[in-house]
Amino acid sequence: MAYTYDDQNIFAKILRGEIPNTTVLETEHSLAFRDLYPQAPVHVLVIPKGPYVSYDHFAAHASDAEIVDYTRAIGEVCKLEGITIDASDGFRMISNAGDHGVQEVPHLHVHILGGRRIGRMVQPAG
Ligand code: DGP
Repeated sequence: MAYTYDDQNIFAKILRGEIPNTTVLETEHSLAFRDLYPQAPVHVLVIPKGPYVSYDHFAAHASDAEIVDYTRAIGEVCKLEGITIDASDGFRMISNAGDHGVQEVPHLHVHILGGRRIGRMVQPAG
């Protein structure tokens, strides 16, 4: 799959304010909001505001300022949600990419899951 960004994806619509979201954190280059279908007591999605499909796309094409902002935003969300290993019992970060990663929304996002033991990292194929 090439890095073709579809500006009609759901997260692009959230960024344009066309679809509501429950924001956890907004920074200059990033937005964090609650997943509509939470799979853990804490389930937050963190996205860059720029048009990046996946983490590899972002890593190759984002500016240093965007990368620093995004990395720090992810850490700040963990802090805000009280799930850092400093304050609590930790979390899992997942970023699905493309068909093999079973990515549903083609705008880079990291899932931050916590508040309970998340279980096995990879389930049997399906
Ligand atoms: P992924 O499979 O990694 O592409 O995950 C996409 C996630 O996006 C999935 O956990 C559900 C979530 N999601 C889908 N539509 C919406 C929406 O309109 N709002 C919010 N907040 N989350 C959504």
